[in-house]
Amino acid sequence: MRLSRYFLPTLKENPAEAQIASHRLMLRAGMIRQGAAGIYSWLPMGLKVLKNIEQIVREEQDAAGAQELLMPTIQSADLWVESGRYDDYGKEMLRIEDRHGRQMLYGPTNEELITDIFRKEVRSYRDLPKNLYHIQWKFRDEIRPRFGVMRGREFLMKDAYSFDLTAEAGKASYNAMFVAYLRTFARLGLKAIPMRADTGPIGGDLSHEFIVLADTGESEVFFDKAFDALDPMIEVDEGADLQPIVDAWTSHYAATDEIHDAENCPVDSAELITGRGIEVGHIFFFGDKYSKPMNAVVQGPEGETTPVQMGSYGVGVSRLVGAIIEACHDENGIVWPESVAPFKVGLLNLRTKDDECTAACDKMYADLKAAGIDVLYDDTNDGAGAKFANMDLIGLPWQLAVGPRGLKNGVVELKNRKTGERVELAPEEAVAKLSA
Ligand code: P5A
Repeated sequence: MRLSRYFLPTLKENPAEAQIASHRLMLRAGMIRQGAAGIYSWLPMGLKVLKNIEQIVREEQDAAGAQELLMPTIQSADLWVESGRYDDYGKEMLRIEDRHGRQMLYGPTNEELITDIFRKEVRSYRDLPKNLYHIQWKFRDEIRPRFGVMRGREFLMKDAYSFDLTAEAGKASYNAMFVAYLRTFARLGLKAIPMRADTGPIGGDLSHEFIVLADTGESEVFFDKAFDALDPMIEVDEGADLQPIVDAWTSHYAATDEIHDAENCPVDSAELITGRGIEVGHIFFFGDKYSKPMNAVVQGPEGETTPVQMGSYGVGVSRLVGAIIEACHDENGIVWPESVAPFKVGLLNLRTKDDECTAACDKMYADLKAAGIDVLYDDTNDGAGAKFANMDLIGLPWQLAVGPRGLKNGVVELKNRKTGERVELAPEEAVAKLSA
């Protein structure tokens, strides 16, 4: 992509409304613009990152045996009356009346709708287990939307729902999601710690929040430093019992301030890390909380009918964009992990007026594209200083700077955004290194 043609409205100044780094940087780097409080448009570069995150989440859900579908954003209130949550949900629910006077709502979550789909189609335990997920916009009329996409009113969530015959099988489905979440967040370049949590309006008594550490996180968290030694990139063999892995991760103490009790904390203060965290995922096992009132039953092996055992599993996909920036930035801007970066490399033409320099840049641009590398080519007439500052701000993992002086010696400069390390290489070598 040529920067001269790209819609990337960057800002030089810090926007006054943004209190935390990720919000500031997402506005400055031209990723989002606010439409109304807690409601954002995703501009091309922001959308690219959002889609990259979505794809990693999708791949790990698929690998864990979940199947993607797509439910609507607007739901009928009837189902929520049936489950008993219509009144409970209160003012956070955006309620809508259609032209016929029917009560509708913009879905804040989908337990009711998926239970309704399930109960109409599945009758026998032989069709279990099932795990169905979608990646869809949600709306929660938060009292205080803040911090940009971190606490929005409209936000993108991956939500999965599992259905099993027995509580034991349901627990195995829960474990599969637990491990998929560890892998997902690791692939996103994040260190996420699962913590026991309150279940709030979703319900049930087994639940874990996945928390990414960041100074600006909304919750205070306490955890054993033993977590440092655990590897989240767990290889899962089909059908394997994941309980020992989940036990290894849940045997260490970790709790948010809602649950932490300093008096009775089992961890020695020397081993206890205190920090702030961002909740990027939350998983629940709630048995028959929805299947019972909504009569989602299957016939078991002995012919008896029982409500199915359910769990639900959420990832804050749009929140993750902010969370990744909170965890990955420096004083000059964003530092994208390669797995989600909007482009892998920024190519800087330091002297567009110089025909030789421009010819060399055009060639490298073509070569990089031919090698399948996603490249943002700064072919604008801005000065070199502004170009470097802009590239640092938008945070692409690699910067390839091409100027007349280097070219005279047959070299270009490749900089790693994260380490700041610079090397001079022949143009072909730089392309080869980036394609490796
Ligand atoms: C689990 C999936 C649920 O809604 N039902 C379906 C369950 N869980 S949850 O914890 O309430 O939300 C799941 C994740 O969504 C993100 N999230 C938000 N992101 C941005 N702005 C918000 N206002 C917001 N609310 C929730 C969080 O990452 C949360 O873990």
